[in-house]
Amino acid sequence: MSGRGKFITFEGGEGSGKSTHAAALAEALKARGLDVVLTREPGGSPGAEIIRHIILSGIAKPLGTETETILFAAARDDHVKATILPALQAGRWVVCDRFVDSTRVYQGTLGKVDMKLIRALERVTVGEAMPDLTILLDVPANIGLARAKTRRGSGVADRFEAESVEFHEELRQAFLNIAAREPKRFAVIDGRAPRDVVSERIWQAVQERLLDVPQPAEAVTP
Ligand code: Z5A
Repeated sequence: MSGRGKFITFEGGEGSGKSTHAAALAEALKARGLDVVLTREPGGSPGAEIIRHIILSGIAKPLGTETETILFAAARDDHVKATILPALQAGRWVVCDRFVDSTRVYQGTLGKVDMKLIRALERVTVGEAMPDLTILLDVPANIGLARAKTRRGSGVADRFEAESVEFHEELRQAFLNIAAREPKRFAVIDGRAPRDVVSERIWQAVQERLLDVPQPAEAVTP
């Protein structure tokens, strides 16, 4: 029995490099011989991917931020039950692009949804599946939005990318505030640096927090 795997999430604003670095970290962990599941939110399981499409298309926006919050929670519930917990329980490592902090920031701080509702949904959907480490990629909003726009090309901006620079700067600050309150779970990394430098800093954080940590001694039977 290999014991429970580790759960690492990536958070940050639009274009901060989460998808790029979540994929790079998953590869680096695999190269070290670990069994890794790379996933994302909203989505990450067949049911949650359907809900992702509904939310990001913007068709649920007229229903209000509370309904959107409940949709994110429904997607998370399926994702945790169908993908994350089974993997962790099988000893696999899970690397997830966005998770619970995105709800706290987008729906809570910016959407002004009551934090009591957000916490209650968190308890029901996340339960024991809180991340062991959350990497916050911090970039100024104008840089992140410019990157996202370049990547999108002539495609249409999604529901959140279409919001103002001020919205995205407020969002950045909200992530930093959560990270300051939970320093044991978070590693904040400057996402403006070149890709290989960011990757190296992420790897250092994973090593220090999860890989080099001495494991509890085996119980000795007399
Ligand atoms: N959302 C929510 O409201 N509530 C929730 O609970 C959850 C999510 C879970 C998901 O959108 C949306 O859902 C999200 C929040 C909301 N909306 N917003 N904003 P998504 O999954 O479609 O997109 P995203 O999560 O915002 O990520 P993104 O825009 O795809 O960006 P990213 O993953 O952080 O960045 P990237 O794709 O890795 O990189 C962007 C570009 O920059 C790309 O061309 C890279 O090659 C480039 N890049 C990456 N790193 C660097 C460096 N270091 N230097 C230069 N260029 C770089």
